[in-house]
Amino acid sequence: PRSTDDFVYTTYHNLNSINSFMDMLVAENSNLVSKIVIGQSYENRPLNVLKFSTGANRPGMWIDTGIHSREWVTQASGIWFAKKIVTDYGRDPVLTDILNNYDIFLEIVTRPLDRMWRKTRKPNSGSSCVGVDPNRNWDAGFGGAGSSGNPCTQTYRGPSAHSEREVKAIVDFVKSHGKLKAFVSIHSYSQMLLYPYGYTSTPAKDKAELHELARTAVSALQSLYNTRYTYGSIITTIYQASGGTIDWTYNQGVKYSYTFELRDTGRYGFLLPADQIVPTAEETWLALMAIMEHTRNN
Ligand code: ING
Ligand code: ZN
Repeated sequence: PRSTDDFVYTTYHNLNSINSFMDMLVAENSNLVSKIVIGQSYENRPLNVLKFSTGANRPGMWIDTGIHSREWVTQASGIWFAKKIVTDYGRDPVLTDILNNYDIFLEIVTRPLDRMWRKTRKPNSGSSCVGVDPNRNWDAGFGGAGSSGNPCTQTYRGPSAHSEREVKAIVDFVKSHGKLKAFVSIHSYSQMLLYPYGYTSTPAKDKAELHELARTAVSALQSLYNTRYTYGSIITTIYQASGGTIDWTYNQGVKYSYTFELRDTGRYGFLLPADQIVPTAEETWLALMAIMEHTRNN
């Protein structure tokens, strides 16, 4: 494709194709979008974040997709969200007002490897198994139940909190930004909208508000194609998980910290057919807008 209008949103793309999409989007909308590199992966690939901004010194909202690389519908949805933002800015009054007051940061993590890979690519000393689960590596209940000390498992937490460059890069970004008001980390699959905590059953201080906003977001999502989501805290809704991303961001003071588990509920799982990419992205966007609108109002 020579422009993001020609880009095929209905198929899964490889790393080079996703990178060229980001570069085209920036070139076409340089007044609105820039690409920032927040660090490098273990394999020395840039960790690219699209920054949508219409002014200086704004508070921010963060969205990431593809932290677990096998969750393909998430990166594909991230691409669609990026195009949606540039299309709707100046047309959709709510998004326009959000972008006139907040920056949106969108990280689309890409990794060129086998279809079912979940973890990072760093070798583990003393083991032939590779990689750390980037959603167990954060300094929030690190090392607790719902993570593993065995490098050969899918939920290996790593040798220490923030040991993974892919995690540390986001940690440094969140801390140095200092004004993130929302942080949404997008996974698949299970059709759930989750808020902290995963490492403890002690309710989050803002649980009532987070729960009510999740209800609103999930009902917006369902309004499009009747896709049903469950919602609640991580530990009560999916399972106990320690060292997770949004538990850390929430403890850093980012009140609107959420994780999505996109389609489906297990029929296809990670191998979601490509004809579901756009419907998944469209319905998820309605939930994201509900979260961003509430964040702007609070
Ligand atoms: N699920 C998440 C996982 O890492 C999760 C569930 C979400 C755990 C938020 C902790 C925090 O296990 C998938 N599919 O990765
Ligand atoms: Zn995941």
